[in-house]
Amino acid sequence: MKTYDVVAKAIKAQDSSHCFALLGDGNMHFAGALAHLGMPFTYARHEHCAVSMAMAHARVSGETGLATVTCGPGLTQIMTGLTAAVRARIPLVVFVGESPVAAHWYNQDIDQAPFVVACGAEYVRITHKPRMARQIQDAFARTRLTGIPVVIGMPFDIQESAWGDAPVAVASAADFVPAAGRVHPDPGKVNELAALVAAAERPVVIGGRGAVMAEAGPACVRLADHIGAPLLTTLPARGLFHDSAWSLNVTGGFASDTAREACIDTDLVIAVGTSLAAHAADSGRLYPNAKILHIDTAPRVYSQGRVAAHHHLCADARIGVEMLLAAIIADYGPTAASTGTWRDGLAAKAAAADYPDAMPFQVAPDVLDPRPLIKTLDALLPKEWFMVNSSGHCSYFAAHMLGRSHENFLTIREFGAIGNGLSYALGVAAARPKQQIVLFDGDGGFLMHAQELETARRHGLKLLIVVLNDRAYGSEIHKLRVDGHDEDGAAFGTTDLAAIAEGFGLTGKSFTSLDGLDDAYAEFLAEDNGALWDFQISDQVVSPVMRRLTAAKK
Ligand SMILES: Cc1ncc(C[n+]2csc(CCOP(=O)(O)OP(=O)(O)O)c2C)c(N)n1
Ligand SMILES: [Mg+2]
Repeated sequence: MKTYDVVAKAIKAQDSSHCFALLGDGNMHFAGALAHLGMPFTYARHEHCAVSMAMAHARVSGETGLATVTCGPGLTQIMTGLTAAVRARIPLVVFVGESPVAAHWYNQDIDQAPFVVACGAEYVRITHKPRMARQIQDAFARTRLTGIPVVIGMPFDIQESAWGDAPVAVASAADFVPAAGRVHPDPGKVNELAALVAAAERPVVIGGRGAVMAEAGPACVRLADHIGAPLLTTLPARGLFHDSAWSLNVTGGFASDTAREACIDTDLVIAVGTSLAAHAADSGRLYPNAKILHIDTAPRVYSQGRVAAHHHLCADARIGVEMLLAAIIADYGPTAASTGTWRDGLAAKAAAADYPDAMPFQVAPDVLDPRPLIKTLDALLPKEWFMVNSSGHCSYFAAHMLGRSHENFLTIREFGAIGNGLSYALGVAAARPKQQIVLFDGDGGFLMHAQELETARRHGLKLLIVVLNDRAYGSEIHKLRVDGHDEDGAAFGTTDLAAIAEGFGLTGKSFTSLDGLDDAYAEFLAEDNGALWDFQISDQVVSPVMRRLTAAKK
């Protein structure tokens, strides 16, 4: 037995059921040993994509993400993915190997730890074999507890050394993760806040990922129903209230006209299980008339450069909301807003609106307005399909596909990096093998890592890839236009994405109108093959979030 066999055993004992990999000297023997132990693998075509896939897998499965790439250039390729995982607080372990400790010179040698630490992640170096299993166990436990990814480096000559006669004792990180139960709030604080909520005339309830993780959705709906509040979510928690008649979909920069009206008019925001990110308040442009009550296990006053909350309840999201509601019912009965019609009016407006944004634009005849396009796709594609919403200007439009549960939705945008949509979709595909997955991406983000189409094809993963193709870096051209600069570095003209997909063995379709869409859909269902639908969209339709951003620059 070699030492890498024992590393593989120690990692196999953890709470990761899938490994995403790209091989090299630093990790290939370890990866082979792990595969032999029965770990399913997805072999990516770029290290960044392997890490991105592991991130998406972790988000959707609730497990710790697992990836392995080689040392040196393998590691330097993953800095964007690793930083994105840090920002999104995704438990993740990446095994990268290290250059041989016994070599006088090795061409791929770099000091790896500073790269990892610069991303905000942790570096664990394994050089002493008797400590190895414990270090691995502890690394998996720490990333689960903190949400800070851990990169494990281990010189590959040590990995390849004979293990010898020492006993192999591996243990699961679960033994190092306390099962300490849910945080209950201070009852006095609950009573104080019940008075605040009962007095609110136009309250809104917002759920974030903390509410998702605490399964606080139904409790939030009961609270909202009692106090007459519309429901909103942060973008990552989109769909948490999808089946409530009073859901106004997402808040923040992507809010619809009606959701925005609610956020401008509200006098009390009950923000449940959210990190109060700047985007969720449209960089401070939302809630000008409101106090913010933050219910969270780690409540904050200050977040991402601004005062983001004024009242606080330290509690698990579900327990906090349930106890607050119980106190309101016990002490106040109907509240100031519960008999009002504010939220009914908002819900009626949202239901009557054709599109989330009513601004008219001139759209040329050979391209599509993304708003009716998304509405058509929303009607066509089953609600139970899993939807990955990528990045870029176009992601605003795709965020308005309604009636879709948060359980079938993924977006990871905390680092603002484009180019990950396809990898995220592949990570979800590994976690949800029976579910149909549809990815919405921009042409620029898609082309940044189009090589992963080969991974999809090779692993037999039938994705539907919808590209909203404005032939440009839309986020850039809209800003450059307002600044009066030329668009040369951001407007590229047409690339035949359907032909690219065909080249990788997928089915490719190009659309300049909605003609043929129903046939393409029927064909997709009938075929055992992934497809890319390339929709030529107008570069004149500017999302409201971009209009506000550029108006602020004028
Ligand atoms: C890794 C990375 N590189 C560059 C950027 C800057 N950037 C933000 S959006 C964007 C354009 C994305 O284009 P596309 O995917 O076509 O979406 P669109 O904005 O056109 O809808 C770029 C280049 C970024 N956010 N991340
Ligand atoms: Mg584009």
